[in-house]
Amino acid sequence: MSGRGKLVVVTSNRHKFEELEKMADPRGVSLEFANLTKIEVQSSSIQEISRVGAVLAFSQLSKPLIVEDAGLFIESLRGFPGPYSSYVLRTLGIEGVLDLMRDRANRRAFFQSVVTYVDEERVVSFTGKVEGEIALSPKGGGGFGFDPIFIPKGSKLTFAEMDLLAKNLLSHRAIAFNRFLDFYLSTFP
Ligand code: ITT
Repeated sequence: MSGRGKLVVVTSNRHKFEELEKMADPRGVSLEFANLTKIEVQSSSIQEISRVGAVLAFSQLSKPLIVEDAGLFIESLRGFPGPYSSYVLRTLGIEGVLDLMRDRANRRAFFQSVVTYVDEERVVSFTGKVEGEIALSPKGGGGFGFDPIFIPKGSKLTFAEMDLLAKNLLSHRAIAFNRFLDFYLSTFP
């Protein structure tokens, strides 16, 4: 048993927490779910959204914590919805995004993730990106958010057609979070 306590993850999204937990457990890091009313600033940078959200959460909890923010960037829509992804999912939904993409031959897109860690001494961010394409129609019942329409590069399946472990081998979140875990485990061995 290490001297590390549980690491708080501030999120409203249970699926996200499960993905993170599946990666943290085997590396000996235990996570605690905290669904604070996270204040999410509007900004054109998910890095900024993540850092401000993490610092505000730390001012409420005063415990070491992480927040993770992600966005889907679609090339033919000039990066839309990007930092507005959760608003767009709530308003237009997946079908609305597919409508915007109708007749677009270029289906390239990427997910970007930023994990920000805060404690009393530091604020540090880690990023991850996965390239892929927007499917012609939604497929699969797993995952969450835009997973049914995102096909990562090199795969034929959408993220929603994969199980958690398969998504965690490829995803933007997994890349950012594993970078964070490397830092965390070397800082607090
Ligand atoms: P938080 O409380 O942690 O912010 P959230 O669901 O609002 O949870 P984000 O702001 O990070 O998450 O994500 C922005 C949107 O992008 C949101 O609608 C997600 O459903 C979607 N999204 C994020 N990561 C995704 C992923 O791995 N697969 C599919 N959609 C994702």
